[in-house]
Amino acid sequence: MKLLITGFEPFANSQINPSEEVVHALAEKEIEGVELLTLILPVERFAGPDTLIRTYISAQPDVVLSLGEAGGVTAVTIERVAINLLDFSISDNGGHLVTDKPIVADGPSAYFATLPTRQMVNTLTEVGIPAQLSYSAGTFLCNQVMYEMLHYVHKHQMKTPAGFVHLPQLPQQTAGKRPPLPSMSLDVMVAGVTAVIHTITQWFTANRLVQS
Ligand code: PCA
Repeated sequence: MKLLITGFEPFANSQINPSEEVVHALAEKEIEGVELLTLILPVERFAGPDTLIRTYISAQPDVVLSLGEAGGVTAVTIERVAINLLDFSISDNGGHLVTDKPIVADGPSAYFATLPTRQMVNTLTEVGIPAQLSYSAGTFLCNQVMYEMLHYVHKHQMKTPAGFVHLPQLPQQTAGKRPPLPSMSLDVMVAGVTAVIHTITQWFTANRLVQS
């Protein structure tokens, strides 16, 4: 299974993004049954989704899994829904502050993730890593990238499963914050995303077997 996994560059006032760190760490690992393609996306309303879609077209992965940072979350957060809305509360790294606009003017209101989201949460729980399902990926770049990926696959009548996982901040990002903010260590996040990839691989293989 060829898996395209993406993270994001740092944004806002941060020097580091856990999703980028996790993707870099995974690039060094062997995961059985998986050919891993890694990509870091700019936090910019045009270049972010463009970079993902261009790489998707040229690399032709079987599955796309995108990761991003969500300050304040206490667990690995599996996103179920992407909505057709740009409503930034901060500027992206290109200085754009977009509010009240659709991502795709005539696009559907929302897309559901096409990955086994419930199984992903269950696996994380089994391996002892806090996890939750989420019904909003926000209205910034993470939601946009998830929406645009699912929209592209849908528009071109392709079958590539795709979805999004939000990660907590790293301890070094939250140290000294008052009131204290939740964080998770890089090792735990890497173990969590690895477990998620195993689950996706098993699910993907089982589905292909059923189809053939
Ligand atoms: N998190 C932001 C954008 C980039 C990232 O890592 C978000 O949740 O939209």
